[in-house]
Amino acid sequence: MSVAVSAPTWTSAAEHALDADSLRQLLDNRIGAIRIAGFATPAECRDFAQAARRGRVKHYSVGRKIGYIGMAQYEYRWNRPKADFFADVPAARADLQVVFDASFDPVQRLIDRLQAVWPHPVGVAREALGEYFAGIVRFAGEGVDLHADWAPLNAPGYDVGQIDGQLGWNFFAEELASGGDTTVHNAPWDPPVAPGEIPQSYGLDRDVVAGAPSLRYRPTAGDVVLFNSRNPHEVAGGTAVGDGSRISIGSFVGRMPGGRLVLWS
Ligand SMILES: O=C(O)CCC(=O)C(=O)O
Ligand SMILES: [Fe+2]
Repeated sequence: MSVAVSAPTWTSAAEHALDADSLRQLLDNRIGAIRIAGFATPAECRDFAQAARRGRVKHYSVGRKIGYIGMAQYEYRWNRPKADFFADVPAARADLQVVFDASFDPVQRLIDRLQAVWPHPVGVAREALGEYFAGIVRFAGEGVDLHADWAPLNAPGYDVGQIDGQLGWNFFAEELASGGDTTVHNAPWDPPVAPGEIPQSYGLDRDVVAGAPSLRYRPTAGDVVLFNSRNPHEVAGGTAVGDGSRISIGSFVGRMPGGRLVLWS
């Protein structure tokens, strides 16, 4: 079966610095990525990677092995009441706090960096049932398959399903010796969905990105990279030195009606 490739939207497939204009353009899916170089010092990276290794690392049930600390909303999207998700947030948040206490808090630092340029409030998402979890730590040295992250389709029953633009940001605390690059394909995910259906968003067919403009970024330790996560994206596996890995922490940033930016994972 052939699948339609969505029309590209970028005017620039390059990496940009963070400012009010680039942030708006990324949310509007007009540019490929924003890099905040030197987000953390080498000592902070080292402390964070060490704290992450000592943390409560779990594993996703997908093909390639991905270790993580925290939780992800999309693990709750099928056949799980929303209350289960919010009930699990405090324990995940506690696991993350252990890592922050031994290093630093990249989530708050990222919020501060965004708030410094954005005219509306920026903060962790919350709704009547409670606060969301934001800041999943990942060990993804084997790579991540082609997928898209787009809350209007992935989380329609949640408040974050109302966003009109979604970014993924990741802070890289440790990088591989080689490989591990992320490729973002500018073919905004727009699958055919039946009413009420929550589509599979992981392990997408390569047909959905065939011929689309793309940007490949290097997950350099110390930097944060943001991209529009509605674009299908994938992470290449790589090789490590010793017990090194591709260690990151990140979340989504959604723009709510009115312009507020909310974070969740
Ligand atoms: O680690 C990366 O470069 C991207 C990971 C990812 O899929 C995401 O942040 O949505
Ligand atoms: Fe993603």
